[in-house]
Amino acid sequence: MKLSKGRMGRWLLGLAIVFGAVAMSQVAFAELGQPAPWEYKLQESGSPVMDHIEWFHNWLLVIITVITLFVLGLLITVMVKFNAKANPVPSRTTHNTLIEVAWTLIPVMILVGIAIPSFRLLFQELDIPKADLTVKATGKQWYWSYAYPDNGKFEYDSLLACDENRTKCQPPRLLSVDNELVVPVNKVVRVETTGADVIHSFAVPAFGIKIDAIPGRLNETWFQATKTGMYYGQCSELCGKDHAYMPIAVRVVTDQEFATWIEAAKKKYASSRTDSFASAAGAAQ
Ligand SMILES: [Cu+2]
Repeated sequence: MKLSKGRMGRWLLGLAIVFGAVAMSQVAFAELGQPAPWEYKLQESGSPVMDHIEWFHNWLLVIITVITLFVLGLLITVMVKFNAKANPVPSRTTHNTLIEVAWTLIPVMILVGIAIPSFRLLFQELDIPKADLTVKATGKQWYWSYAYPDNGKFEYDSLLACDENRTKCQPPRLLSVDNELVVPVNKVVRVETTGADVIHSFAVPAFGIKIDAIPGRLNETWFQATKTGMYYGQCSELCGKDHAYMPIAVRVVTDQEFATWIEAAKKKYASSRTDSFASAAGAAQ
């Protein structure tokens, strides 16, 4: 079977149109900070770290695509040109210095081309810049508690916004909560996580963060939200029967709105400050 150049071109154009249409529909349906139906790619980025993750993901995609097509090409060449029928007398070549040097050096260069941006990304994720705000997220069975240690001693619980049977839920379903985590836009937010009972994991895809919340240990990560709005995530460590029902909702607001909110929150949650065990017991009732 041979494809003429014209047919091949038309075929590729058709493929490009289909992919383009699918990509466009993704843009049309996708809402910043939450998953979209039929989503096949990463959530739209809402932080510099996620921008970097997205870039790295695309860079790797290019590399693996080129390698896969190259290997496929080699395999097809071998099958077509060097099968027993087409090539009854095999060559006895055993050495080719140039090729041997090339197939050693090229993979090394590819790995270096992956390692450099990979380490740069790791440092960006782990080397926390000077924080403008610290929030503490405590994973509990099965909800999150948030505290703002820079802003007084209050802590509040953030529970799934559904009725008891989880049939009626506030949209987006299974992602909405009653009390959101509120942070200011364009500020470096340090997130400290810990677990009160078992290991949970604090993850918000649009910010490119995912960090375990482990009992008896304080982990930290950071994000800087670049746009105001709602950002959703979920507990990402299997933590028991209601693991699926302890979402994370982050409301990113302007500095002014944040200042107003934090004053109101201090009053609202002042009396509800409890230690982890007391609030866990309270939720169980
Ligand atoms: Cu959990």
